[in-house]
Amino acid sequence: MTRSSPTDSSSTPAPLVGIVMGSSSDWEVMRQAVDILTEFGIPFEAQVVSAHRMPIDMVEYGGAAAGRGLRAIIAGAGGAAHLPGMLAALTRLPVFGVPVPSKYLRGEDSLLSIVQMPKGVPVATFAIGEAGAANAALHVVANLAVTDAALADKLDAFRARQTEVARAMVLPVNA
Ligand code: RP5
Repeated sequence: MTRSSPTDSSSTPAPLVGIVMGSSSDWEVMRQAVDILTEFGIPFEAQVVSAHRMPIDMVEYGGAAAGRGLRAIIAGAGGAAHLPGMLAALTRLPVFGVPVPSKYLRGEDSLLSIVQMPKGVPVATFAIGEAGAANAALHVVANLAVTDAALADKLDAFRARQTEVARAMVLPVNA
C-alpha cells in the first residue's frame, strides 16, 4: 500500500497513537496534537490519509490499525470531513475527531461533518482548530493515564503548571 511519508516519533517504540489528516494543509492545526504527544512521551505516527483522494488507503489504515497495536486514532479533516467517521466505521479503536478550519465556512462544516455520526459509530469530536487538536491529544493522554500511573503523574503536573500560568495572569488594568 502506498501512503504519503508516514512519520514515526521514534524508530523504536511501536506507535500507540495514529495521527492522520486529510491533507498536508491540515498540518499547522494537527501539529498541536503532535506536540502534546511528544511532550508526554507517547509514541505516535503521523501521516496524510485522505478519505476522498486516498479511499483505499483509508480503508486499509482503519482495518489494520488495531492489529498494529494502535490504541487510539486522532483524525483531523476540513470541509466535507469524512475521515474521522469513516475510520470509526473501520475500527473498534477510539477515534478522536478534529475539525480543521475551512476556507469558506471557517470549519463549521468540518465540525458538523464530524460530530453528526449515526448511533452506534461514535467519534469523540473536539473544538475547531488548534484547541481541538491539542485537546484530542490530551484526551488520549487521559485515557492512557487511567492504567498508567507514571503518565497520570505527568498529566497532573501538566494541569498544575497550567493552573499556575492562569493564576499568574495580570490584566493591564492591574499592572
Ligand atoms: C480535506 O480538505 C482536508 O482535510 C483539508 O482540510 C481540506 C482541503 O484540502 P487541500 O485542498 O488543502 O489539500 O480533505
